[in-house]
Amino acid sequence: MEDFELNPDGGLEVKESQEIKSPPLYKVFLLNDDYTTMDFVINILEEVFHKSPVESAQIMLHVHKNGRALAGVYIRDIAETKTAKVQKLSLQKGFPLKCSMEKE
Ligand code: TYC
Repeated sequence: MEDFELNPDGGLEVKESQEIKSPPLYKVFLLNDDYTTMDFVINILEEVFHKSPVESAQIMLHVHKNGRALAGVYIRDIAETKTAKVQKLSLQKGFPLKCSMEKE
């Protein structure tokens, strides 16, 4: 972001840029496996990643066909929390569903 200040003879001068750094973002991917049910993956996408039912079904099918799909992009804390939630809910149901995180 650029800033301006007045110099001694009244002109405008561009101040050194004052960068506000945004935090690094992390992609969270859902990974395919042979045992987790399609319905459970759709539920996870709706409940944890706040996707619509239609988008959830599309993302689930993309994972099923291609091995993985992007579920969302977040700051590290949020990405870790979502990954842990997926792990916990999957374990509760006895599914091996996994997420992976990748720095953008
Ligand atoms: N491959 C699974 C099946 O045939 C469905 C599935 C989709 C599993 C997406 C995991 O992240 C996943 N039941």
